[in-house]
Amino acid sequence: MKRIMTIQDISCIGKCSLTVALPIISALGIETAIVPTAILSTHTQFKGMTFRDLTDDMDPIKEHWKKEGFRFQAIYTGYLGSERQIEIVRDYVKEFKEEDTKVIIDPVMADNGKLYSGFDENFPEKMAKLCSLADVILPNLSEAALLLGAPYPGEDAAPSETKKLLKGLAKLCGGIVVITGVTLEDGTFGFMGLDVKSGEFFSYGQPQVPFRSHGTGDIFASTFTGALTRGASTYDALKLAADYVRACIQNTYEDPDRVNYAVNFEAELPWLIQEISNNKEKFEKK
Ligand code: PXL
Repeated sequence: MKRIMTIQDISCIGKCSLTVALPIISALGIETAIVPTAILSTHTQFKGMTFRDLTDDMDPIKEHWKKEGFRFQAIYTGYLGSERQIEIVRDYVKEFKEEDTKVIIDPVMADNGKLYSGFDENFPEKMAKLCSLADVILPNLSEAALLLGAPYPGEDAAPSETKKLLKGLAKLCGGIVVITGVTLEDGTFGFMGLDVKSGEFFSYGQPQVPFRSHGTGDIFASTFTGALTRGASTYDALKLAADYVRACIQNTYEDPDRVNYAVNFEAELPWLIQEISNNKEKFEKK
């Protein structure tokens, strides 16, 4: 069985980071090895959450895995709690990246133009350096602007602004750079990307559901990483992720009993599994 390593926090309540990466990647039929960076009582959109830093456990976990000889087809990082953790992620990549191992970095740190609480202003620069190790990076518009030290263009950034940001990101990562949660030329909502080697832009959008919540970036990145690791093309994996996130948001929007801190990703897991089994030619494990 293929194995993905994912390095991010456990928010005990919040349906984000590891509590979505584990079920989604598992549902896609891939073993999920986790490196928890911190344990929080909730994600940081709540006030008064607890935060236990697990930095001191990260090196010993790496050393033990190395000794056991574990191998990984992908290394996927999300929320990292400190600059020190970014350094340790570098060591993980150095140790475990093989020729066919894909490195996916979701530079989780901001939304609506604002850094999440707990990060200082030097954090984006450190995250920008980490992006040079990635095959794929998946920032939202806020994170893309912060990585580049550019002004935040607003959530309704014009497609020409998004393209400009992508060209900037190409200087940080020589693989595939993708900005999620953007408006496209035809008014639809989705992702826009640039294949840095070929210079080709690509995008995919759908009509926007008038509802926003937390954790959708993590759901997107987990689905993408799982599908890519199964053997899908980058574009098919991104499209699957966008369609699944939209289904989760639509389900939540229509649910009178929804929670206000996350989306109903669980309710759409059967759709996700059905989608990969109905489209074996795209998503069959290779
Ligand atoms: O969904 C991103 C995320 C991950 N981890 C923690 C967060 C957030 C967003 O707020 O607070 C701890």
